[in-house]
Amino acid sequence: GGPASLSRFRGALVAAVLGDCVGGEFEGAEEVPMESVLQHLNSLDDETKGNGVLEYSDDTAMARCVVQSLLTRTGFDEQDMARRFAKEYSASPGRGYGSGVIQVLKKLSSPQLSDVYQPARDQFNGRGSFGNGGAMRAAPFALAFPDLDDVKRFAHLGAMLTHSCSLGYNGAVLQALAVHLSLQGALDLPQQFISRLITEMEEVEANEATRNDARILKEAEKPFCERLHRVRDLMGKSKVSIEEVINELGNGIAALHSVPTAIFCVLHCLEPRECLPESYGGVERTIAYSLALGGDTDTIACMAGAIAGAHYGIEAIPQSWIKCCEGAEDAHEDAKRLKMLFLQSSQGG
Ligand code: F2R
Ligand code: MG
Ligand code: MG
Repeated sequence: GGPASLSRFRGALVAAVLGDCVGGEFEGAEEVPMESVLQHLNSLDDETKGNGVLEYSDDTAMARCVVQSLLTRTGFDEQDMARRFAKEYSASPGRGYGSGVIQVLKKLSSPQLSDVYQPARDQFNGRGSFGNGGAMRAAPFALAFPDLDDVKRFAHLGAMLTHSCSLGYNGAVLQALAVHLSLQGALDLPQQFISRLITEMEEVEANEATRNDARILKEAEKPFCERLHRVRDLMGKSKVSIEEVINELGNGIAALHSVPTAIFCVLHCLEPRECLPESYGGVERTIAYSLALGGDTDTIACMAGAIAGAHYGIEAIPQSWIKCCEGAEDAHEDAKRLKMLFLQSSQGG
């Protein structure tokens, strides 16, 4: 479909769920041979040997709260979103949440709480979380708001409900920006896509909070910009090994070690790769490659899935994968409603 077509909205939301569901198998694994990835993905096509339903984790559980909040409130409402996160956690605490964020989610359920951003600010002795929990649920902001400044502002605020460290919330802004640009067809020109992300993040990271957090954590002055430059360098190489990607970009639970990695997975898989089956389309390649990096596989595949899905559209996603993944059908329906909200906002409504 053309820029911002329904197919792209559906592709983004559904592929994010698939990345989370199929990625759960390898989360935390140090090494994941591509053979194991392909075996796992092949089993989704085989109804007799299939895995049954693959459950979604915290990534999708929280993204669903973001979607429902944006749709119900026809825009961003921090009180409503915070309430939904807390309610979802208390209803299904076993979805594999980060050990720190659990404290925030418990505090958010208190009726006495007056400032919904305070529990996140109190995390890690007041330094806030730099985990990728804000980024893993950022895609819906790009699907609800057509305006770039709104995407940045609301992805930031949505992440701040649990992640008050700039290395956490700026990861969410980057992820939302990547989905926003992909939705507009920007991945047709990969070099311009990465340059645009760098330009945007130069502005996002130009402030005292970012400089301060970066200094404390001994990172570059603009940590995400520096990683995006590494992504661009890797894109320019004719051969890139999995080890090199992990060494340069990371595959961990920190937003800094996973959001640029997810973006690289999408860019690297824009064309067929020797290590992947020829029969695979772009979404399948991106998700398979993300899993083969090991580490935080559900989250990297979820974020890469959202960006790739916004580029290739829903037609690129195998039906057999959708059938196997909890929440994929809901995502298909929710994407349509998000598109209506997106159009309403673009008409100034
Ligand atoms: N947590 C997981 N997976 C491992 C556990 C799975 C579970 N036990 C099971 O087997 O079912 N996955 C999910 O967590 C990630 C998102 O995490 P989020 O929401 O950012 O959580 P949190 O707790 O805020 O941060 C994660 C960890 O990062 C470290 N950290 C963050 N900020 C820190 C700081 N300022 N100083 C020191 N450490 C900091 C901590 O270790 C946090 O626990 C996704 O992968 C999702 O899939
Ligand atoms: Mg998870
Ligand atoms: Mg994860």
